[in-house]
Amino acid sequence: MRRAEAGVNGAQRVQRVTPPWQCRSVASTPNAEKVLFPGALNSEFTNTLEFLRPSTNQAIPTYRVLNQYGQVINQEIGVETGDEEALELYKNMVRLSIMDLLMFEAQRQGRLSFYMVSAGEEGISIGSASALSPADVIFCQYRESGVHMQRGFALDDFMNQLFANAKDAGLGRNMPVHYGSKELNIHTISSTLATQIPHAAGAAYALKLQNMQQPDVPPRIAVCYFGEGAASEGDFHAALNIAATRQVPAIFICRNNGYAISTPTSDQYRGDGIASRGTGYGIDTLRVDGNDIFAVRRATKEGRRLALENGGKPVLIEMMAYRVGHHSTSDDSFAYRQRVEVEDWKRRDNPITRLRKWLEGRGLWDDAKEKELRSRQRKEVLVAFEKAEKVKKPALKYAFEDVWEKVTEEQKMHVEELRDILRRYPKEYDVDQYEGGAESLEELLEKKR
Ligand SMILES: Cc1ncc(C[n+]2csc(CCOP(=O)(O)OP(=O)(O)O)c2C)c(N)n1
Ligand SMILES: [Mg+2]
Repeated sequence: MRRAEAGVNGAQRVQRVTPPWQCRSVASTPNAEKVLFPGALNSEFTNTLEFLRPSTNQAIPTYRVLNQYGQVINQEIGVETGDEEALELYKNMVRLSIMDLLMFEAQRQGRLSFYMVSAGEEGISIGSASALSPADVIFCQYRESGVHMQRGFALDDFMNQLFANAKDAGLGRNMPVHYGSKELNIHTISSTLATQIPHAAGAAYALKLQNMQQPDVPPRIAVCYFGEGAASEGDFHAALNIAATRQVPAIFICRNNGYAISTPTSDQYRGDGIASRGTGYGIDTLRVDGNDIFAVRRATKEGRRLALENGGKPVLIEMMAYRVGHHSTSDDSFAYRQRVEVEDWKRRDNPITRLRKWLEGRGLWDDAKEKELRSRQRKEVLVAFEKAEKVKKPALKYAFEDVWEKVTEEQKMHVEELRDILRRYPKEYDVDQYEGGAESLEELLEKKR
């Protein structure tokens, strides 16, 4: 938009009128109620000296569709999810919880090096993933295995990654639980907390440009999951700020489960959760009851619609939960929290039992169906487990490949050193468990000659 104005020397000059958030410097007009400082637009003057005191504000409300007894709160709005789909979501949540239980135990038996469960947060990952487009690009932390499951990551895929066998897409080069899938548009998980948040902001910016360049292709967004502990990292703040200033189509989903390993939220922040930070960055924000899968789905759907409005904008959703399990298999949470606190939460509220109550209320579920489902899922997980455990480990050469385009001279020295150690101490290293034994290292050395 352009507007004609008289210049200093009386000549007409054309001034471009920019939207307020793009203003670089704005002058005040005489008798204005507000001075348009470039750093705080639309701020009115006041002669009352009053600090903003967050402690006096009401906490941000938590959106729900179902109450904790699985009853619909607003009958007029009701539930949008069809019966068939609700049953599917329920089965997936149960499947995830059974896989978690079995794999946690497998780690305890020493058959797996590490594991992390999602107990209490199944509704967040499965519910939100079910409301997205398969083309949306996803960045996870590590407690969102339900996102993978809902998108089609098969039990075999989980098990191959967990056992770091030759069928693992990452060729055994990552810790267990750090899944990724190119086909499912899910970036590989990184252990380094919060790094996925700026990556997601950047990907969303790329998607914004792509959406503009390809108007005939349905637009896509980036979706980023992280814990409230990760939100204490600088990366969180940088990512949300750049997402807001660039107006990128992204949903940032914070799972606020009350703990970052042993650090409770009371030691993590003083503000009103993570949601209060969203509005600080000028981002549309909602807090949701993560134990209510219908609320999670509706919030994610609406968040996606908003994220694509006017070419794109970021959205923050804080999903409230309680971390029922230990942080990981390396943690004993009873060293820093009371058993009774955990037992209370297990009894009081849970995404699985809440949906089960709703299904039972509609006559769609009963004890016999529950028993049959649990025993079937258990069998399926164990079949995949046993299959994956038998597959050989990836060839040793993959420890060196895919770092640089070609194996470097320096790497070649490392390969030779490894080969010599393996030869010198054959009793210490069982190379037969790796595909091709020590021979695959020779392949690498020959390739470079
Ligand atoms: C940069 C960095 N610092 C510390 C850690 C160690 N660490 C791993 S998980 C974790 C807690 C994260 O808590 P939160 O983001 O709330 O996720 P939750 O485990 O509760 O799902 C910490 C401190 C790490 N992996 N990376
Ligand atoms: Mg947490």
